[in-house]
Amino acid sequence: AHLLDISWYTESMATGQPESIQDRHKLKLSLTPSPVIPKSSAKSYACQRRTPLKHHNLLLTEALELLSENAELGENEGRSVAFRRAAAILKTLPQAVQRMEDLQGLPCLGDHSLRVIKEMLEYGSSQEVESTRHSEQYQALKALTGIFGVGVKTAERWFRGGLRCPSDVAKSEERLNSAQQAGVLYHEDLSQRVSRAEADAIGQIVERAVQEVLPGAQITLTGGFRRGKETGHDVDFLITHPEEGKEEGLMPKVIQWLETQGVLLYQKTTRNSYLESKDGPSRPPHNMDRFERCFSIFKLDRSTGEGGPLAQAPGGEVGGCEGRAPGSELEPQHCSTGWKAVRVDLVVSPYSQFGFALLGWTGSKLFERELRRWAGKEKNMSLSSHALYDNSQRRYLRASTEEEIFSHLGLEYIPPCDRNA
Ligand code: DCT
Ligand code: MG
Repeated sequence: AHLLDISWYTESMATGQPESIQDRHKLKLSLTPSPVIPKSSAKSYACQRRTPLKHHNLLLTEALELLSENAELGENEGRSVAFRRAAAILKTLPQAVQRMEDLQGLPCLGDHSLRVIKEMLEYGSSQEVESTRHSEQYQALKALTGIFGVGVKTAERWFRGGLRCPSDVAKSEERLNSAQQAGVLYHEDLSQRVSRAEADAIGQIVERAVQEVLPGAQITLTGGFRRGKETGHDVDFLITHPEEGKEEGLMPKVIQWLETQGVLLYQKTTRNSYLESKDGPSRPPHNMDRFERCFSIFKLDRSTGEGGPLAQAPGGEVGGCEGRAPGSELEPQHCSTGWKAVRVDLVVSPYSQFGFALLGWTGSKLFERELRRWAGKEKNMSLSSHALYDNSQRRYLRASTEEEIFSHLGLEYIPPCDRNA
């Protein structure tokens, strides 16, 4: 069995380089029996597996996800997804990977990912990962796409024009759209993680707004917080009403109410453009914007968001403003005013689509991607955040809960806390 192990190991490592004696020695050492990781749970689609938030391979997954992110910034989607799938499989393992043999039989691990893992197991770090992490291009594109409203294409163009970070953008002659202006203005706050307490405080504000304009409407916290994350880059809410049709026109009223309360620093609403009879479900799978959706920035009172009043620093300044570059053009005007800018996404869904919307907006992004891939490739179905269409039967499969959707897809139900692929 060990010989077989070695042939698998060396083949999949095929780097074109003959192994050194040292390598062989390490390999031999690594062949001492190790606790066997059960492989039965290692299904190849992330939506077939349970992926908890906390796992045992953080160093490896962080490295692979950095390479994934770098590929995404270079608009190499295939490569980006490959690294992300490799990271996701490691998150499902019941213990830390200690040697390459621990990985035998696992799906989703391509040559490149295996090479990175091997290097990290041997030397504690990977040269490719470290040089990427420190590269000017990676750092700049990450900083620039970290500005709300800035995508990869714009960041790339700015990078070629010599811009490297948000303060370069603020000082430049670049024409910014209104989202990017808000992104630059509130960048300091928006680059801070949002806590669960802050998410809950915003939830209460949204709840109040929704009840004011449409009693009986229901709001649900989705995104990473629904999966059990303790922090997020934004807060995502799904709004619906049990009487189909009542939700129409709800978003503008909610926004207006929030605006009169002085809660919104920025908002852009897109209208619901999904019509089942016209569109069908076979739209591009990433299209998330067909609901009535509002991208916004809330002005959150720090004393409500932190689960209690914030400790006042000497001189009356509210904590959390340290580290802001003095005199920088980006220095927010509100530094001592006690509020924090927070990204909030609001989505309104008709009740009949709620199960699909909830499943689609809970994430993770990879989990969603894998669900859609599973539906298409394994079931000849098209899944979106609006509907599930069976292409063989040529009909929509109705569902009002996530459980029913998993069941239509022939998948074991995975609760939100295990969708952290
Ligand atoms: N989503 C998706 N595909 C995308 C973008 C989003 O399937 N391209 C879904 C999955 C997650 C949900 O929308 C909310 O998106 P984010 O807020 O970007 O993700 P998150 O998991 O909530 O991450 P964070 O905790 O950082 O906000
Ligand atoms: Mg989110």
